[in-house]
Amino acid sequence: MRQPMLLELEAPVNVAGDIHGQFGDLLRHFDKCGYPPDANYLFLGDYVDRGRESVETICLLLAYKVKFPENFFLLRGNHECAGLNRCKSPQIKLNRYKR
Ligand SMILES: [Mn+2]
Repeated sequence: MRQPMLLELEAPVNVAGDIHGQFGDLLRHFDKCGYPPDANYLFLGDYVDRGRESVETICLLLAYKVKFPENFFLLRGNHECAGLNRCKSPQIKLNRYKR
């Protein structure tokens, strides 16, 4: 998938940011505003860290991006950069899925 760095989106589009692993809040957004592709979304980054469900959050968002690339857009926040992830990485949280 290749898309331009400069997005020119047409309204209506729901804009959200700083989900920070709050998976329940993300689902409430979709419940209230509509699930893709019935509603268009632009997320402004910071999907992980702080909240308990960073892995669930980023997996759902990436799945929607793959399934609906023209209705769903994800910008990269500072929490999606290697430097910040080194100390607050979802990798750390993946440990709870290991057996
Ligand atoms: Mn943030």
